[in-house]
Amino acid sequence: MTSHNHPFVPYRPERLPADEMIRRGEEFYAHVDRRRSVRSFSPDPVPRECIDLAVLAANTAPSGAHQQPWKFVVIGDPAVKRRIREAAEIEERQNYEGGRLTPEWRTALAPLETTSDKGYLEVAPWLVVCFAEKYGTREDGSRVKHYYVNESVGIACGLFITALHTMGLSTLTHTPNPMAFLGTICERPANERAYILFPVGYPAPDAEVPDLTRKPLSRVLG
Ligand code: IYR
Repeated sequence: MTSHNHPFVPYRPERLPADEMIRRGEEFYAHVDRRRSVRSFSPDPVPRECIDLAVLAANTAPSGAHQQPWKFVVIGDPAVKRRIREAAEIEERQNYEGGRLTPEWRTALAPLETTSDKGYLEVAPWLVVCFAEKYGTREDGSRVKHYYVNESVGIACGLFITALHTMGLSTLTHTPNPMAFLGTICERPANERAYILFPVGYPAPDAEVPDLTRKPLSRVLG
């Protein structure tokens, strides 16, 4: 037994036979391959507990020095959702109609047919804003350096998205640009930076998504 200066506990995850490993891998891949980002939501209510469970799943993500540098703000209040939609649309109108998107960016986005209309931010029953903690704060107000914040929060958001999908819910990794307004509306402290805004709900009954294909393994393996 190795000796430690800090508490350690045994970790003995179950070892599976190869065929079972592959079966589970195939099943999980088929499951996540059915996930699509959605921009057209049903207003049907979703239990708050589902959101909390997805946040708990996100909170299992590995993080730099186990600092868990994320905060998830959950919004169901229609008045706050409206403020967020309005603020997002002000920015996005500058992007789409005010010429702030470069021609190259427009070309890349064309197949998604996105516009400055962000009505889904009011329709989806929940908005969840993930904030990245650029640094931590001690009781006395001094700063704690955080490590690998982007990597950590990105992994947590991936788990959040996957947990929602597993519950039969849909979301969108929405990054209104710029999105500093989210910190203001959500009254977040100075150490937090808005990372992703997730509308969460069921897809609208008539929802459509772009007919995208994913890169084959041969083009993903380097
Ligand atoms: N933030 C804009 C534009 C946008 C950018 C990317 I990269 C996308 O994948 C999708 C949209 C918007 O939300 O419309």
